[in-house]
Amino acid sequence: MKMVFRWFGEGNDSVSLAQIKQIPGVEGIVWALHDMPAGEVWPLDRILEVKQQAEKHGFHIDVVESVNVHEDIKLGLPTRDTYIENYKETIRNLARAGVKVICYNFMPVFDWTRTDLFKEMEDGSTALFLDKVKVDNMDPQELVKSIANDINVTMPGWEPERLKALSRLFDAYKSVTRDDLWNNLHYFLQEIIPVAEENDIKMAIHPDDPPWDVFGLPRLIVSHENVRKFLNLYDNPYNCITLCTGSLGANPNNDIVEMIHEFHERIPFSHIRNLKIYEDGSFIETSHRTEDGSVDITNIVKAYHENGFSGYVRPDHGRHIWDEQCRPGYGLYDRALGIMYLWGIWDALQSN
Ligand SMILES: [Mn+2]
Repeated sequence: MKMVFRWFGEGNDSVSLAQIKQIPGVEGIVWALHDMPAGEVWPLDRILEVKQQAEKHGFHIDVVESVNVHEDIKLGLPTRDTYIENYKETIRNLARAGVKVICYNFMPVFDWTRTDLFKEMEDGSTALFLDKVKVDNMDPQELVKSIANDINVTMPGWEPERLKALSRLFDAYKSVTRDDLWNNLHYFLQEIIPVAEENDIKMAIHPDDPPWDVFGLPRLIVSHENVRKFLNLYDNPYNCITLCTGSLGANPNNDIVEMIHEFHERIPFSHIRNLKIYEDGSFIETSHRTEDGSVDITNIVKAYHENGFSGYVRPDHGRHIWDEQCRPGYGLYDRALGIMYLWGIWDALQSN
């Protein structure tokens, strides 16, 4: 298990590389050029600049999250080929800097969805929360407005240019069925995976968050069966998943331990976090501790250990504790606590 930590870049994160350095066992940062619009080629000099900043603190930049997929690719529009060519060029540039894994997702319009970014918990900490009933009955424009009021930073997946085009995008998706979306994903994989293989970069799709259709938009990477379907769609060791226990774990029918046993060879990167599911299907992101939520973090780490997992792991999100001012889900303190919990389980297993 190689521990890594998401960092949003110089001037774009409340957490510094010097602080991350003090968390035990973190060897690399998970990063992206967050100002690059989806579909554009990431310039090599910008990539090397991040590499230099990271290396100054002894970190590697092996894992990129995310290189966003342009909506035209997901929609299967004729313009997709240009964006796919650009994506290939970005893969080549990232390989030149030594990158090993690219995390991406194939969710229509929205990246992750939540209704509250700072929902207060019983102990006074706050955390990301999804009210399922609210989302099921909400107009997406409303959600965007309330999220925009909550924060003053641009979050990945919620970039202004994407949100401005919201109604146009929803219209475009009206004619896209679930099967169409699978076909468009297949087309993308057929183009991208050979280039990833040539450049020794694993393409690791992130599951859809939450793992069900949102606002009438179809979602694919939501269950054990669909992950299997995805991996078989292009059966190649470079076509992989980012196993996110928080995303898949929001559906209690998903047995993540079983998924790890079946798919571990195709999991180069894992997000580990816990969440608590309520009776109506809503959920809140809790501490990493198994007892605090609905996801069996202990047995998840155990399943990785049993399979000799040597991929990258990061604590996904954390709560906001000790009055920390930070990006929603991306504070220093609770993610650092999460890391120590993961190491605690791992090291106990190692010593047996
Ligand atoms: Mn995740």
